Amino acid sequence: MTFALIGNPNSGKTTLFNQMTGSNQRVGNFPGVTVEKKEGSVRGHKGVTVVDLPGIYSLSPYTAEEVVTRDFLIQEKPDAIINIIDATNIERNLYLTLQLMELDIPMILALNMMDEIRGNGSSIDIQKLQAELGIPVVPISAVKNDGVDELTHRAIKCAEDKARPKNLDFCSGYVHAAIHSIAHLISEEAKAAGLPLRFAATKIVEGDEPVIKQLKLLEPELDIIDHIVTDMEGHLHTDREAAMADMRYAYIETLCSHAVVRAGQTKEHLR
Ligand code: GDP
Ligand code: MG
Ligand code: K
Repeated sequence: MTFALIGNPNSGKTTLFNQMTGSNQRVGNFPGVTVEKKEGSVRGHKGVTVVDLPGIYSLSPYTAEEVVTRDFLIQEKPDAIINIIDATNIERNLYLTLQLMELDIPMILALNMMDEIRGNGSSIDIQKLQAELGIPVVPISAVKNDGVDELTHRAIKCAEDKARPKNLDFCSGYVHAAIHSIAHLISEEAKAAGLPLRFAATKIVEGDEPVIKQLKLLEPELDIIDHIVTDMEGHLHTDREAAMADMRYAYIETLCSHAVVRAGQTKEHLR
């Protein structure tokens, strides 16, 4: 069984990797070495391996880190994704989470840096996050080795159950319509190319060249896609990449207004 450890740079991936594997290699982000992936055996669990992948903010095809991480996920199909996020910067970190959920791979969220959240008087409603995202969420503090055993157990369970994210309806309005029209159009091609359908459709809406090439679409399909995207951009008065980013951040803002209380705010803030 293999877990892929995925998260933004500085979310605590390497710290968690070292706790899970028992390696006491120095943690640090030296420029140029982060594109390497590092594999280790999870202690106490025979046959369980974890891979520390380069930190990324998005599944776009622009940086070497994004390409390494995305190709690993799509080609190697790990048994589960452990998505580690910095709870003190939850909105920004969830931007990647929403994209990972589209890969049709069992996934668990490790909400890291909970020592800082507790220390500064903020709080995060784990049950609410879990219910709205539809994936398991485990609060941890990687540096203090808090919650790491529970995370490992629940990640193994998640992989065994093949519990793939089901709540993918975080899109809305014109973006929702575009994703669904395109998914309908490309379902055969996505299957043939071995790409998760929802991921492929979203990436086409964003104009992701490698995915468009991989799907080997024909001229008439490309024309229809152009039409769908141009129509969406016209309605939203924005370009395709910004439309997708706005939609994701709107979903995250609503989610966090339900689940996150910052220091100084009262519970009355929660609706
Ligand atoms: P990576 O870039 O995702 O591999 O992140 P690192 O593991 O290198 O961690 C980035 C920084 O966050 C380091 O200074 C860690 O010591 C720190 N860090 C990691 N986990 C935690 C945690 O749970 N709590 C706190 N307070 N700091 C953490
Ligand atoms: Mg690292
Ligand atoms: K192992």
